[in-house]
Amino acid sequence: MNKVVKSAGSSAGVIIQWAEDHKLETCFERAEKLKPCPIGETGACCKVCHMGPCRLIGKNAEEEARGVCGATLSTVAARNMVRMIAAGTAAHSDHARDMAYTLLAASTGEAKDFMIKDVKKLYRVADILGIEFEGRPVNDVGKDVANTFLQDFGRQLGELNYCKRAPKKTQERWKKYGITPRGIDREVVEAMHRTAIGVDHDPDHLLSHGLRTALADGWGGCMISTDITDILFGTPKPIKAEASFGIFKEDEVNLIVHGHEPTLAEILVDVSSSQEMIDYAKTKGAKGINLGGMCCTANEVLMRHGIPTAGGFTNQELGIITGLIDAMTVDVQCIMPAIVDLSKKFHTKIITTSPKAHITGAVRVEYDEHHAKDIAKTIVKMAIDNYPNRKAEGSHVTEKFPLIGGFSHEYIEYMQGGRWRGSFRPLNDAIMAGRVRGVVGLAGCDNPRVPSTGLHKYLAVELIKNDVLIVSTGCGSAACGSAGYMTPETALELAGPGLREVCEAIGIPPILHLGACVDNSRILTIATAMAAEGGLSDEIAGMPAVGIAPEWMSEKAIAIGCYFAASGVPVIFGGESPVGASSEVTKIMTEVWMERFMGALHFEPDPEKMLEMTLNYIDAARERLKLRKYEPGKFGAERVLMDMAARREIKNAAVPHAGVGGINESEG
Ligand code: NFS
Repeated sequence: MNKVVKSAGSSAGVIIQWAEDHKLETCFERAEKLKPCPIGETGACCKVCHMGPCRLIGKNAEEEARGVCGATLSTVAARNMVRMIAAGTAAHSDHARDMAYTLLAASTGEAKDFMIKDVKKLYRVADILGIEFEGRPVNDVGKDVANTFLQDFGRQLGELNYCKRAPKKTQERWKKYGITPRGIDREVVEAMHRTAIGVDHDPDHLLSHGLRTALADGWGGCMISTDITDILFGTPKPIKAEASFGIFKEDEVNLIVHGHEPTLAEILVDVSSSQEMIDYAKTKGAKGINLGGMCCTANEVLMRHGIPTAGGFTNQELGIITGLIDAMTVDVQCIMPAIVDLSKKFHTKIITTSPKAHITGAVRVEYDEHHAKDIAKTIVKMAIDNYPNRKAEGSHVTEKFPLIGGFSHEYIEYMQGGRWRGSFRPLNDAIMAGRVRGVVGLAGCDNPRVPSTGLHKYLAVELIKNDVLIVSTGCGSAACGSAGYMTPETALELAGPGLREVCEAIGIPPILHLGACVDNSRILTIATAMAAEGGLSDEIAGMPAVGIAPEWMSEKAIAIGCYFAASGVPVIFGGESPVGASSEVTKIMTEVWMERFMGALHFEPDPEKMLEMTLNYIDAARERLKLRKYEPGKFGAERVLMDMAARREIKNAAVPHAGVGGINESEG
């Protein structure tokens, strides 16, 4: 009997046990067998040239150890860190580039299966970019927006278009320390250059460029990706969905979209619900077609269509082990190659779709935006044809939880006052009065090296208990959703008195699902709006806000952590520090960054300490801002939050005007 708790998800635990009983290997078992190399884990291994790999270890390694070229431990650790940032930035941003090309192809009519769905968002973005939109054909504006974004990738000088979206003071800090990003590709290439053998050796100088690269991710790749996805597929608004393994249906074809890109998945939503396909599924004995998701592709279609999610990163193998998945499409990022071999033990077809990502042994149906619908039909048919091959075995679990997703920053603004008076005033007021102690972005992966999803769950519960509003993304959202924490009822059961009141007044969960990992950019936008609203800090720095990625594993998470730090948010990651071998680098990323940007990146494996650090940061920010001292259940005076009746009153009083797409009037 297995005694080690490998996942904090109850149904995940059941499936892991079933897998062990049936001698099926998963990441949980591999993580147990394969201990991390203690030298590489802390950043002390250099392999940027072939005189090494050099391991900078020993009692006085910081002072004495040198690579063959003479590189110090701090240089090596900083270089390793910068390379992680570059890889993470490349991943998000290459995804964003594809989104920009899809917008372009949709606007020129070349990608006939795509169109601009959210014209209002397109106009808002055009406005920020300084593109004329009034009176022009929508597709012309779309083309200009796409081309303007594409310039952000190859720009050599100047700065990214979206830098100007940040609060003035935040921009000034970037300028002062020379970290304003120029072009996305340029920063990534320069990061790779500077970290090559024999180039940049000053840890602080290296890490500053790391921050510039990370900013190119946050205010570039991620933000571009979020905005184009909204333009093409609609800006999310609250929507019901379900999470965990119980979303798979015994009597329907289960087709799962896994990965990160929303484009093909969007078309699959349409095609899988078409009568033609449903009828075809019935000819194979299925009652219908059940589309579900995993990781961030799941988040994308959950946010816009309420497609259910089977969870985050560590659930992908477990999903297959249920024996219920007839086909799983995988595009890019966070796909474990292990799922292909595992799928062969069942009937599941793993279908790779991205021109960038093949897996040996998988079925291949290459995605091309010019023929999206035909490709989607091929995939749905494959899943249907595979349904009769489903065998009885597998660890079937039925547990699933309802959740509310779809909290775009636009909706969060809208919910605080309606269409005509949407603002961040009520949230700022609630923070000022101490009803809401602060805000935490709970993000990042789930990880088999800890009881997977357990750290997310622990922190989520403790933070809302402490009146901290949570905005979550990526697998952080999947973890909270699969635990049943993303419903308004959670606030009543678990939140502290102040947060509970706020959630009840607006009718929201205490944990707001903001979307995929690229949608961490929504947090930047929210923080910027809060700064503009007044009453708290006039820049992102100094807000009672903290970012946490308790179970991170991906380089993308590192890029995100760094762009939050550079934008002025203290960030706490779980696990061992990947720069832990160097106290100098650790100091730069905490104390020096704090001094310059009022942001930091800490690594702290103990969840209780993470919680304590978070609350300390929030309380210190409150004190600096001279806000009322937080005391549970005791609040200062504040404006009354808009409830439904108040909003309806405003709506009735206002003269209705014809809106253009975007957020509709339903309260979700
Ligand atoms: Ni973010 Fe989303 Fe999940 Fe981690 Fe991977 S799916 S992009 S990297 S594992 S949160």
